[in-house]
Amino acid sequence: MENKDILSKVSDNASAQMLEKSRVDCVETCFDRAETQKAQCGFGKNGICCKVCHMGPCRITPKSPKGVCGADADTIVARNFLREVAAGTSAHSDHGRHLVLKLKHVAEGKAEGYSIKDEKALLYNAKLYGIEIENREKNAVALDLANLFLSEFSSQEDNLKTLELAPKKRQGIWEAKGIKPSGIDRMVVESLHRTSIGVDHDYKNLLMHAFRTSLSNGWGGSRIASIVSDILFGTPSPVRSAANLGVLKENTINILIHGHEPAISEILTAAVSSPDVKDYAKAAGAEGITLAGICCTANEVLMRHGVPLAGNMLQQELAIVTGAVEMMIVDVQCVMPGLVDVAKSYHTEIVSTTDMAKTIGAKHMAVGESNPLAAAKEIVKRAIDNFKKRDKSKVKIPKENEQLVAGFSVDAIKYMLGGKYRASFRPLNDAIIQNRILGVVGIVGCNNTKQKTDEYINVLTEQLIKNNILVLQTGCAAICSAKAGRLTPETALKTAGSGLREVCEAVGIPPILHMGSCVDNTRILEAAAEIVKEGGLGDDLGSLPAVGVAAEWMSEKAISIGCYFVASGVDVFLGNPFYTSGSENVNNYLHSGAAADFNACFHYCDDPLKAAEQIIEIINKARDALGINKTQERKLFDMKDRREL
Ligand code: NFS
Repeated sequence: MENKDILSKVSDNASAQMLEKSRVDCVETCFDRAETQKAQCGFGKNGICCKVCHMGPCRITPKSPKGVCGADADTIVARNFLREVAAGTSAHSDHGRHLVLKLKHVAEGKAEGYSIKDEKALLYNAKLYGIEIENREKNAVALDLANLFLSEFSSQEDNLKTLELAPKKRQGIWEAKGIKPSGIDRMVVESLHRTSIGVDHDYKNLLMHAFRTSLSNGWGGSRIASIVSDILFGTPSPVRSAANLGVLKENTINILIHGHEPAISEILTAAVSSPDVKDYAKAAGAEGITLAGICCTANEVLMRHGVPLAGNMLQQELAIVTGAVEMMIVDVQCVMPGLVDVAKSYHTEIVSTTDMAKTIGAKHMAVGESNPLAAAKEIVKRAIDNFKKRDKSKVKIPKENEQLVAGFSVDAIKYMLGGKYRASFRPLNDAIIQNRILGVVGIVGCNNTKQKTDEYINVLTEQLIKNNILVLQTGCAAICSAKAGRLTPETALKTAGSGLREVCEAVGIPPILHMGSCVDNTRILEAAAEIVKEGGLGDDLGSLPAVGVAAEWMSEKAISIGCYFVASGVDVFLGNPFYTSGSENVNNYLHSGAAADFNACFHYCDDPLKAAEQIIEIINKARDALGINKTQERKLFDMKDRREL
């Protein structure tokens, strides 16, 4: 691969160096495989390949506009779309389920190595769901809450209780459209049933179930995952750390954790800091252990322990190419099977830790229910043993290592805005009403080999904060801004527009708030619901000057996230398109028709600068509708204002 080709694939210097090194080391990565997959299937891209029965596969063309059963492009495209939403919903929600079971086992005294770290979060959430908390032992409360959450998965007829955390008006819209979900599991099962041969053929009916299923993710499985993570592992608060491959060190044992569910990474974080493991590392001749993360598990342990971010999704193989990684420990989701082949060229060992996710060639060491800390220590010691196999001649660690501040849970934002005694969103609402902050945009999602990594996210983010828009980020998008050095309060001074900068300076926050992993997108919904509750910006999520963006998305999870944002009334911009263009009806509904039903729809825009313009237009329309777009007298913050903030 020529240097110019490399620079057309990745934005950050660390990735470029490692991609170059992968050429020298004759290692194949996803960037090479994307080349060999270049001629991707047009039927798949347009969503018009149907293989739900074995009379097919059928493909829709002008000459054969219907499948063998008579299904047309509308039915086929909508069925495929619903299946993607169901898969994305199942991934986030199963993650949530595992955490709820963990909480249940903790409450029953059966989960060795885990405890309730945040009692305040437990009591706050139990109260939200109407669970009696007065004079009760915390484990009894936790058991009730865990059982209530389990019923959110299994409920057959009742609507999800978590929906009630949304503004009343939005609940009314879901009711009117008949898309209030019942049990999360039931929604996913029904999605598969409806899309099997000969069941639901009405594209609109299928799409409405896609939105319904996505709501069971955003206001169900994912929301529950975030709540339970906070109870078990602590609610995040601002923490300093660093990002990019430069967090790896020459003289330490380098261990990467990669995947999603925080239960295992929490235990591994504890294992690396235990004295016996530290001594073991010293005895192996290392200066210590560097633990760093990839993908969303990285965001989870960053937010709670300041564990540095090694990189986002498309850096997982490049991290191994440094030649300095003793072990990559993986659990579920976004873990490339290609890792095993990359690792073969170095001394790196890939270790899988959960029975539901194995890869041939990876060492499987389950971290199960019984004595997980001992299991985690065994894994870490194995990594330490591997240190002696490191081939120094193959090691090259890029220098890129940017400082960051992360950990902005809704609680933390409220605290930053209002202080301990008056924690509230009021100052943010006022800043929006007074036009210091134009609006709020959530930028979420992955990297995609179809786009130059991080570029869309970086360009868009910069453009938005320049225009006084507060940016909330999660997932790999947040890691992208971290690598660009944008997740520090000082960024505001350099790049943010004057109004946003005043607010950030007064409060001491960056103009881009890292709010966590992808399940934590529900923290963005939670923040939006708090803003509505605070008053002055309408009575529904759909009236807020707020937009969501999945700039470089690639996963089915991102489709489900996009759908629950739209169904919640928030317009969503996509940096690359859905596989729906084979049906004009489906495509039109998603990209315009949905607005009549939800006051929001999808927008596809492949140019980040144009997307910024369109986003600002949508935000200004929302401001007009709220009557807050009158030119407010521009007034700089004086000391009195700062004290009020
Ligand atoms: Ni989200 Fe997390 Fe990253 Fe995309 Fe994958 S890690 S759950 S799916 S790639 S943001």
